[in-house]
Amino acid sequence: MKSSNYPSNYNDNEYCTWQIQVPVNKKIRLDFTEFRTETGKDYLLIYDTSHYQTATIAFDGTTYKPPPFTSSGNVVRVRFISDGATSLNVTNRFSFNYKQVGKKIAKMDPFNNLLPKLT
Ligand SMILES: [Ca+2]
Repeated sequence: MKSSNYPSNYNDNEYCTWQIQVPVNKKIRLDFTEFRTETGKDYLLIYDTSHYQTATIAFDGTTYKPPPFTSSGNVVRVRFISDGATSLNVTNRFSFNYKQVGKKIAKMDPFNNLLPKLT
């Protein structure tokens, strides 16, 4: 995913939402590859939709990249909101990758021990 106009500056007055969904029982991992937004003005929000009440995370800024984010469920919404102005001589853009990740698999499947051997 990339901000609009990438690698040029994103637009003013943006309000866009991406919904990322993977199969049930999988999770989503977001990895930010670039993050340059205007501090205190343009925000990226992550909604972990399995946790409506709590897990909304907001990022802005030009000096750091958000850490990798892993959802608790199989749906994540990412929203970008920019204000009505762009400062001169700045780079305003971001990009991130996402991938499906599995939940931990139990080390031993006891059911296997019950199957007759087929030799
Ligand atoms: Ca702005």
